[in-house]
Amino acid sequence: MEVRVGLIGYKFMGKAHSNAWGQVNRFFKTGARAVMRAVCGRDENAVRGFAENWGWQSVETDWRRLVSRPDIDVVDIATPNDSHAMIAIEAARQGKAILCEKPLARSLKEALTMLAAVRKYKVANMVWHNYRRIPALQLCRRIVKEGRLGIIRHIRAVYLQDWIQDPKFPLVWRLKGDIAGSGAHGDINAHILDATRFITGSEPVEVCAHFETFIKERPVGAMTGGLGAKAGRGKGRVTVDDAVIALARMSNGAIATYEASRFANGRKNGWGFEINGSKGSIKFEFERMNELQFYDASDPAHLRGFRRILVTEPGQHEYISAWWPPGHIIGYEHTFTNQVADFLTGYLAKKPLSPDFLDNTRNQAALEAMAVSSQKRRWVRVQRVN
Ligand code: SOE
Repeated sequence: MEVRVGLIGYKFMGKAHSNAWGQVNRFFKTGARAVMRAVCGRDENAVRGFAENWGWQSVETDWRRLVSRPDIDVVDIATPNDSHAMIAIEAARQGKAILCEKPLARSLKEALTMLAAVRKYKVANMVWHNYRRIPALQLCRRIVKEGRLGIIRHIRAVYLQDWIQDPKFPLVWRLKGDIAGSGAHGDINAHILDATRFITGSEPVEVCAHFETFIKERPVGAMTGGLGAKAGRGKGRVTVDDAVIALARMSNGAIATYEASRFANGRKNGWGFEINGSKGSIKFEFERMNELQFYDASDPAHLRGFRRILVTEPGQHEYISAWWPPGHIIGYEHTFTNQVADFLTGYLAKKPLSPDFLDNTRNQAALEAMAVSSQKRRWVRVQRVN
């Protein structure tokens, strides 16, 4: 069965998604054949070149045309955050399945409108939290589900980058609150929040957070991305966080710490977590994404210690049969193809997708509570989302 895809957005995530849509038929037998029908971008020359390079069959320069095309079944949203809601709501109204980049929205309110739309029009929906498709994270979820960690006491997660360390780095869309919604918080704290919720099956109940903006003004320069983006001169105010530190009390009784920064000098995309339970612990680092450190407190005393599991074996690596033999590792780009394979399988079977807009609106609720906590300088309860 053909599943015809329309992609909106052709920068970093457009590239990652295009690679995934192009690879999935070659590596996975899902029963579907993804067809790269159209890609949309405002700059016709640029998006034509992109389409040519990645094998998109046609080009649009108006997203509204793309989402209304009868020859498109799935709308893949890879645009800056300020257009996620309007595109998703219109795509749902047009009866299209939707895959939306994270963060789902700029606010909980916006996420709730998107959730209402996919419910009203009963369309398949999924959020691009590609890191859930790292085999080691799937193994972590299994280890927790099997009770091998016992009662979860601690969740400790960081996401560290340094790409805006230089004060001369321009005021791009990710640094403007009206376009991005938030900075490191919605961009990368969203990832570690989603990953640890996925692994432990628990939700933040109450949070306390601090947001920091280290550099408050930046050169405007060539403003790219976002609906209202325009070039300019001089300096503009940074209206998002550069870094966030948060505490959370979790629904499973654990306590959690989340730290996300774009000023962790020397760290490029360094994220990971450690989860401690009454029976053992797990430790993961994205820079060693094919490995998991596992500690089993029931090991005999002389053999007790963190052991390194290379997650490339059948039975522990959900996607191994599509890729390479044991011992052959996979990378960042494979996680997107894994997610597309899961999307196609679920879409064909009309089964709920993970994470869907409901799951990710819960992520958005926790993000929102952290933002409110930082503004109000106090603990804030997370709004329940059903
Ligand atoms: C920038 O922080 C970014 O591209 C994120 O937006 C992605 O989600 C992450 O996977 C890599 O870094």
